[in-house]
Amino acid sequence: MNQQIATLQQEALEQLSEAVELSELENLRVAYLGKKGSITALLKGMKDLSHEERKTFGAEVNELKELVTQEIEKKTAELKEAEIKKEIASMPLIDVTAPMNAESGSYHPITLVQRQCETIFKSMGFNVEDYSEVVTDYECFESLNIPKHHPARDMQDTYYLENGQLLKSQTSAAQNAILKKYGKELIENGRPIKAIFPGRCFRNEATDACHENTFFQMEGVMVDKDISISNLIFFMKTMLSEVFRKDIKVRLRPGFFPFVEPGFELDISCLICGGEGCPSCKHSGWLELCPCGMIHPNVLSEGGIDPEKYTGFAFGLGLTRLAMMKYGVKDIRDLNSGKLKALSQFTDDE
Ligand code: FA5
Repeated sequence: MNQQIATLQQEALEQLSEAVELSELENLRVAYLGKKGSITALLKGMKDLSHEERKTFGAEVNELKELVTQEIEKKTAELKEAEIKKEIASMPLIDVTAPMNAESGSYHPITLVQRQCETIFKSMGFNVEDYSEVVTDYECFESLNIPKHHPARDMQDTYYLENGQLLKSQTSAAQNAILKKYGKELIENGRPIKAIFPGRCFRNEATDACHENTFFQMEGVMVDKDISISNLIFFMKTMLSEVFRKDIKVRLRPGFFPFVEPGFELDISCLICGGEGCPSCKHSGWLELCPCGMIHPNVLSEGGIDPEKYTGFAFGLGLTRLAMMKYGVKDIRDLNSGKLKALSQFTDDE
């Protein structure tokens, strides 16, 4: 290599390696590659060389030019990255996703009562199950002893999908699946079926102070040998006294549901008006809260359980109405309203 080119190369590489600022790199670029730069000057001076000299000298100068250009680019990238890291390190730690001046959130009253009921039933050995909101006609009706065109369907008109599935009108829609899921353990190991399954329900409903088109229920089932109405009443009483932590008036009256026999309506004295009568209880003083009964033999058979050997109870607690009663919400529609001022005043009293 030509001595002059070799010296220039060494000098350029040394200076580039020592540069610590982007501005220094720019100065070096101008000093070597700029219009009046040293490498540019070498290229310009080639015109005075012979044809032969020009060939080798030209190739060497161009290699040097290429090398210096690449080194400047490499070093620029390095310094830029170091600069970004330095800037990030100097930034105050802030969470840009955090809402500005937001107050801390609170659980919805329905979530609060649901969790409370789950805790109560879990302490009594019940499993908590989740179930889908979109179900089949078989799950919601047929498996529950409600064949097509049965008048009991009129009470539960709901929303149908184009594929024939529907938004479940009652949490009972999970009964058949629960019986099938836990039936094997009952039959083979004698372990009772004890499960609750809370969920959102939908009905094509004319809404008023105690009816919504979207509301929550919590179903419960227990199946074993010799289960009777006494067991059902015990669990209902325990649940209500734990939820309300005070004496409340309850009444049990006959009720018809094709999937239980006998069936009952469990009503509580309206806690909004103290039983006097108000819009929340349709002026009756009583609120239908938790229909229940002994599971119909046809439903047990459909779930793979022999009704000759086993009996069981089921209940369908109206969780939304329970939240109304527990928190003194006069109109059920307020619970779905999204009015934060109204909804955030309730707290878990556990
Ligand atoms: C049923 O849905 C039955 N599946 C309950 C059942 C389960 C009976 C197991 C026997 C054995 P019903 O339609 O009455 O029953 O609804 C049950 C409860 O859900 C009512 O008592 C009420 O508390 C609540 N509920 C029903 N419809 C609405 C509504 N539109 N808005 C708010 N709560 C409702």
